[in-house]
Amino acid sequence: MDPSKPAKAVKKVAEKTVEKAAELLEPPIPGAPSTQPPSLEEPTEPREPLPTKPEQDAPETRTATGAETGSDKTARGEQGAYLTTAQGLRLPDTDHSLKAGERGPTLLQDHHLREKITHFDHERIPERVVHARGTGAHGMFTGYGTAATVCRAGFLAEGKQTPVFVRFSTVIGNRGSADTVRDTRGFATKFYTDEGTFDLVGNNIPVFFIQDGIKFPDIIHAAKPHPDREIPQAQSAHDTFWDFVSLHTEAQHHTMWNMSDRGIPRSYRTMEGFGVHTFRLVNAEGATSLAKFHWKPRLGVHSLTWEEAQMLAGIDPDFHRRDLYDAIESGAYPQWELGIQVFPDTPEQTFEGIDLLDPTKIVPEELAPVQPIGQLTLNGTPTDFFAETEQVAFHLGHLVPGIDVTDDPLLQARLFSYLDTQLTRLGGPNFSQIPINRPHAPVNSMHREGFHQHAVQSGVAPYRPNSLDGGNPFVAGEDVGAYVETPVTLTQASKVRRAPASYADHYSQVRLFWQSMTPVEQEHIIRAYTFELGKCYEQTIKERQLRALANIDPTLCLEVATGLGLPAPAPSEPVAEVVPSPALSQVGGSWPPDGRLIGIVVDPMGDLDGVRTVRTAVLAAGMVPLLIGPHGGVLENGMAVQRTFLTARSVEFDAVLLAGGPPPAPDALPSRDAKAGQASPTGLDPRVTLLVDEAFRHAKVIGAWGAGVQGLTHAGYAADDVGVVTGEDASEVFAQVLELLGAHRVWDRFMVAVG
Ligand code: HDE
Repeated sequence: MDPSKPAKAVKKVAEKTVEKAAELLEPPIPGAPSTQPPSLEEPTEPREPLPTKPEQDAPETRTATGAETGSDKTARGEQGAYLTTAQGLRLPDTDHSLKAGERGPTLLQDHHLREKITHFDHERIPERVVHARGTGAHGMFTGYGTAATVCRAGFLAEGKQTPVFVRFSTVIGNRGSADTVRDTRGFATKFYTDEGTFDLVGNNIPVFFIQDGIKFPDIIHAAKPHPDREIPQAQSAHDTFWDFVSLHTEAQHHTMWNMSDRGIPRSYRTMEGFGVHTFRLVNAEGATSLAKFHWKPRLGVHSLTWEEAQMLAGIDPDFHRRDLYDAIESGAYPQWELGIQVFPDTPEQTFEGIDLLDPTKIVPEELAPVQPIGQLTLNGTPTDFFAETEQVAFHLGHLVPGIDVTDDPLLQARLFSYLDTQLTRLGGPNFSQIPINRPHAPVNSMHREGFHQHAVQSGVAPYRPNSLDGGNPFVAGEDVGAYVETPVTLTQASKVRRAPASYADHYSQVRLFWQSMTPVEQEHIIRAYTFELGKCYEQTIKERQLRALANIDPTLCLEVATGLGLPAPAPSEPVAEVVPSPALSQVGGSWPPDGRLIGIVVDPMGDLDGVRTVRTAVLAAGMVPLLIGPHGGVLENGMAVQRTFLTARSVEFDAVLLAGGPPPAPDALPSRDAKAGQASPTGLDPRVTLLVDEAFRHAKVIGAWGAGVQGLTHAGYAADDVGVVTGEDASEVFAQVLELLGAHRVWDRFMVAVG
């Protein structure tokens, strides 16, 4: 509170309390573009910039060298009531350039014109070569203290809170590609710890395509669009991808994960994350262990169906980004537990026969349980997407005492790449001074000058040893937080370009994954391979990939071969005996429904009391109700309609409720809305029939009460259909819907042909 203006401050607090109380009664539907509803006419009265939205966060206002400034986070954004040049000079006009007469040529002296156009011309920076399409959020990490026996990192101490910035991404597509494509997802976390910044740069899949970083350009060139026509964008369903993975068979494990439902997550909030490589942890006594990092989502692992993913790529290409930001805005803060699998640090660096340095292998959780060591909560959206999400720069080499790297050759190449790539992407060596990258620990690096130097460095002796700056900076001992690499003993070796023999097993763990899936998940995998290979032009490439599938599982191979119209080859090596890992399946549990979207079909002439009851119950359960009506506007009881039959599509919703059976609206004509299809003979608006059909096909829960039950019958569904809940009482129906939602989908509704 500003003591110089007590009355104003008290008024502000009072206003905030009233706003909060109103929100509790009627929380807003997320997605409002601004903090203030716009006026119809253009505002002309000068005023200070509007405040940011409550959930919008920003990097801390640290100096370029990590010191706290104490200034407000918003203080670095737009300032003052008036339009200015970049030098702060107020401007009278930004609509007309300076010309020699009204109809004359433009004058070179127009600084405002030149400055505005020049800046615009340079707005773009190179997008990331991989993981270009990303979405970032701010949050907080809280340590449990349970890692202390194996890791001395301060941010893991019990109750210790560390600010974080997380960026989720797809790998292949460009910055403007769709969110829901079949691909691996990046899950990169920047922990701004007191001991220096720690980056955990992982994926949502625990294995990688390649065992050695030198193959990275190969797999990425193969997965990217064909270089001649630059198609297809953001997908692996094309010849070059399958050409590479069928020849370079160590890619088969990662490929199987991509073909499984893990390749099409429902939401970033429902993805697991993995550090992939094995790291070396060091405790306070200096004892070391090997470990793998895991992020476990509180909402469980949940994926889209392939049809949903494809539809969403057209209907809402920003589906995952919107989902993340809407969830944070509506208070359904996404959460994950950070966990570790710990293994003894033996000279062989293997566990139960699994090579821990091979990033194409997992260690099943049944063999080494994931032990929780802290919790991540995402509670802030960016204020300026570019400044935060685009400019954030992660690096595997950003480590803190207690966490060290291993000799995994994939990891080792990454240690080079991330620093190198930022030089071109962020325009020079000073990217760690960009606000989102500034450490929260004091920086005294002796780095000087370079493009975009933000720090005003003092001292005359940026070298060591020196006496002119009093010897500063000094090297630290481990007792005062220095990072000392673990003195790992290297066995005597010759320089070779070769992999160890254990890396030659390319199939046994792919089979382990396949065998760990439930029949419905296996069905999805078969369909994914058949679709992707079916999109390849070259028969030879399909045949070659079938040979790889034959070494994984004969049924899988036969099913895919049948779909492709090709003979199933025999395995070229014995199919491995494996013990399945049930932890790999996403079917069978029950999870909280936070932030899920519930579509409620309303008939403006029908039971609006029931709609209000359910709407309130949906909100109370931490979910978002979206009313779907024949037209927009406000219903008679004051409730706003969020979607119309024209704008709604089933893929947006996690469950659909029918509060009525609205008859065809005037625009239910194919010429006005193609979704209307043929005129409905049933008396139900055909768009509602389509909505229910699709929701049913995608195994979503459907509920109906009162006139909605009749609507459901008109749509062709009955009360005893699996995952369909009907009744007279809106609350009772909703209670059952809520329970079914815990399982994510009505799994029994999927047809399984294999088994
Ligand atoms: Fe990356 N990777 N990567 N990667 N990676 C990049 O760094 C690279 C790998 C991952 O949201 C780039 O700043 C090489 C594995 C994520 O900003 C680049 C190799 C895993 C992100 C790069 C790998 C990842 C990246 C592009 C093989 C999972 C997005 C822009 C040795 C454990 C980070 C950038 C963000 C980004 C190189 C393999 C995850 C080019 C050479 C394995 C999540 O430096």
